[in-house]
Amino acid sequence: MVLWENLQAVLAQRGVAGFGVTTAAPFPEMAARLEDAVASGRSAGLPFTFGDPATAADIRVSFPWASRLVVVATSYLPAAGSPGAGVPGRARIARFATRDHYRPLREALEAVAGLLTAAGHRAAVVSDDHRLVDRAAAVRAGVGWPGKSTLVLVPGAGPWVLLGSVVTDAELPVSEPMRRTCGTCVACLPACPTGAIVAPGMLDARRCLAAVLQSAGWIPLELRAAVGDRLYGCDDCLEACPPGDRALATATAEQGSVDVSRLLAMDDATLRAEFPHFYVPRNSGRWLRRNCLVVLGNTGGAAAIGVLAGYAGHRDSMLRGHAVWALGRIDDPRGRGVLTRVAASDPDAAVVAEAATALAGTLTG
Ligand code: B12
Ligand code: SF4
Ligand code: SF4
Repeated sequence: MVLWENLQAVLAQRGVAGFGVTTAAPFPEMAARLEDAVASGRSAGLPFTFGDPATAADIRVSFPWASRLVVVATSYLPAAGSPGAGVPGRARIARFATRDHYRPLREALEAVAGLLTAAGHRAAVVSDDHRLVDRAAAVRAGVGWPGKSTLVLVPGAGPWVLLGSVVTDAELPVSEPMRRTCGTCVACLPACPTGAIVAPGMLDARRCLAAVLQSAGWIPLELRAAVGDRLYGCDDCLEACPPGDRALATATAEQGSVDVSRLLAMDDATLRAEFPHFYVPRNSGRWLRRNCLVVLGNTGGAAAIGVLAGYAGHRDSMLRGHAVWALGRIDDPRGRGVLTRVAASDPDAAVVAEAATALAGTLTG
């Protein structure tokens, strides 16, 4: 089939990590898994595919003419580099988000869609979209195997890939799912700092730092220390994954490390403009500031007291609450002075409670 050979040639030319074709048949087990994640709370109230499992598990709901999914994986290594971990006053961005790494994927998918439409077929690009569970499509198309971390692992690239599909009515030849599995490896489970991989192939997003850092609200108290120096996303279960070791070793350029105090000095608009590709609720910078404050509490040390004391007087009570928590993490008399004042006079009961807890922590610990 000339069309299929042309598609393969285009994808090979673009250096994609993997590709395959599956039918547009539904993924009934995905609907059940999504519904179960919502009912049990493991979806953490996230929207995306969880919002409408029946649609996410059946591509024909959105594209009734669909016959095939051409599934593509692109690796974001070595391009995404590696941030230095644990540098005081600096925060890490997970590699998938150091810049818009979806761009090469989108371009490859657009190229496939272009060839299909030029040949008279219908084609639509779907990636990171509520209308398809990308990993399920990748597994059935034989692009990779389902890892115990829930990530799809692609030979040569491991988990360091982004996934997308072209929906088409072209009856392309279908590929077989991979036989490879994780085998006896379980490295990702203990590597997760919060125990979010509750069973092989099952994630509790309430505890996953990638979800926590991109969600609205106060970061649960019991997870704040585990946030460590992460600003956005988390790579621990990927870094622990042996099939990705070789790809990771190529990611040597220093990237994804940012100065937290610089970010905290920015206004909302500037902060959002700095990271246009981040997904944060209502596109608001306040959630990134919240994450910055937690990072400063975890790694900033005495040098962070001035910035945190300023935020303890911020007009946004959610930010004041996180600033006082952070002050409580740093053993410093100036910080204790601020906490005593906040505990005595903040107008918001939640902030007063944070300050009292923080004060108890610094006085006893
Ligand atoms: C919601 C979401 C999240 C949520 C929840 C993730 C989750 N595991 O469910 C949060 C915010 C936590 C998240 C985090 C991340 N995400 Co995300 N996310 C999504 C999104 C939008 C939907 C995922 C979804 O539907 N999950 C629901 C469950 C039911 O399905 P699943 O985990 O995707 O599929 C697996 C399981 O169902 C399992 N499975 C299937 N049948 C069965 C049966 C049994 C019995 C068991 C046990 C398992 C099992 O196999 C499937 C394949 O592994 C997709 C994009 C999309 N539209 O698909 C991206 C996506 C999954 N995310 C992606 C990425 C890159 C990440 C992060 C690595 C980002 C980071 N560095 O911080 C982390 C990884 C965390 C992790 N361990 O998964 C990539 C994954 C690429 C890959 N190699 O797999 C995707 C596909 C985006 C994309 N288009 O590339 N993500
Ligand atoms: S992304 Fe981080 S917090 Fe989420 S499952 Fe992986 S290691 Fe755990
Ligand atoms: S760390 Fe091991 S068990 Fe976890 S996804 Fe990677 S290969 Fe599979």
